[in-house]
Amino acid sequence: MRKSVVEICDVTLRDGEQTPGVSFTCEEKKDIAEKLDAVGIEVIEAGFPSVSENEKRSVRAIAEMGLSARTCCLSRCVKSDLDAAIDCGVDLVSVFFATSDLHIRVKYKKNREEMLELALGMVDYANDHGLRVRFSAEEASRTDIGFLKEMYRRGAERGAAYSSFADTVGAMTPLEMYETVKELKKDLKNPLCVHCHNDMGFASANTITAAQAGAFQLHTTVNGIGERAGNASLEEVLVALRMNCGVDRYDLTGLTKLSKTVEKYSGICVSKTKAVVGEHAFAHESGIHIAALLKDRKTYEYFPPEMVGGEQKFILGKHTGRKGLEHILNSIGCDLTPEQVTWSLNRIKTISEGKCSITQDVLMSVIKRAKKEG
Ligand code: HCA
Repeated sequence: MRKSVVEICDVTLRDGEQTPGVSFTCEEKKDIAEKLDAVGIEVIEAGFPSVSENEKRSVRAIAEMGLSARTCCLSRCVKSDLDAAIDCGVDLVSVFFATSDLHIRVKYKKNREEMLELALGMVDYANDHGLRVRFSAEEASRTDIGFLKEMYRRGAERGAAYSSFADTVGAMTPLEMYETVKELKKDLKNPLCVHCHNDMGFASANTITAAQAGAFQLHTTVNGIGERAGNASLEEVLVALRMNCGVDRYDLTGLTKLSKTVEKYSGICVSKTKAVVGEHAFAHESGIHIAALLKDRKTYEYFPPEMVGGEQKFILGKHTGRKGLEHILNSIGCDLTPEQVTWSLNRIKTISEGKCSITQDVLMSVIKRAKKEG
C-alpha cells in the first residue's frame, strides 16, 4: 500500500450548508467545528461571509474558537468578499472563479484572460492583507487543461499557497480524476486541493483517487451533504484513507456521533445503507453471513464498527439462519429446545415475508408461542 500524504479541509459549514433548505445557527456551526477538530481535521471551511451578517459572525466566531484546525472561508473575486474574509480573521481564503468556457461565457461578461487577471489581482489583495490563498477553479473538471495549468502557474507565482480543482457538477469518473491529477501535478508549484461533487455518485471515490494520484488537500462534508447530490463524504474518505492509503492519524471514533449531529442540525436524513454511518452499515441478516461473523468478524466486516463509533447489529428476518437465531436467543438468556428453535425460525421467516420487522416485542411473542407449540 502506498501511503498518501494528505490533509482534509472539511466544507460542511460552507458547501454542506449550501444544501437546499439547510441553515446552521452559529452555535450549531461551533458544535460541528469542535467535533471536526476532535477528529483531527486540519482545515475547517467555516462559511461564506458575504452571504449575510449572521454568516460573517459565525465564521468569525469559529476563527476565534482557538481550535487546532486552521479556518478557511470562501470568497468570490470581489474585493468586498475578501474584506469580509479579512474581518473574520480566518487563516486561509478560497479565492474562486469559474474557469470553464461555458461558465465564463454564461456568468461573466469577460474572456479567460480578463477573468484570470481579475482573479490574480484578488490573490495579491489577499496576500497583501496577510491571508493565505487557495486559488480555486470552480468547474475545473470541464475546463481546458492548458488554461487550468496556466491559472495555477500564475497563481503560484503570485503567492497562492494552494491550487484547487473543483469537479463542480460531479462530471468525472475515478479514472479520469486520477489521470487529470497526475497531469496537473507535473507542473504544479504548490499543493493541489480537490473538491468533488456527487452527481454521478463518485464524489468520495474521486477524492480518494485524487489522493492516490498526489492531491494533497481533500474537501469533504459530513454525511456527504451539499448541493444537489452532495459532496465527498468525510466518513467515507477518512475510512478509505485509514484502510487503503495508510493514513492513520485521525480519530475516527467520533464519526458516528458527528454524523448524527449533522443529521439533526441539517434535517437531512442519512440513508440506512449509507457507508460507515448508516443505520445498516454494520447490520447483518443473512444466515450465511452471521454464521461466518460469529467465527471471525473480518469475514463480512471490512473494518470494525468500533473504529468509527458504530456497532454491530444482527437483524432477524427472512434470511436468518439457525446459528444466528441461536446466538440471539443466547444473548437474551433464552433457552429453547431444538424443535422450538426450528418452529421460531420458520415463524420469523413467515412474519418477515409479510413485510413485518422482527422487533424485540415480535421476537418475544414468537418465543412465547414456540414454547407452547414447538
Ligand atoms: C461552488 C464553489 C465550489 C468550489 C469552491 C472551492 C464548487 O459553490 O460552486 O473550490 O473552494 O463546488 O465548485 O464549492
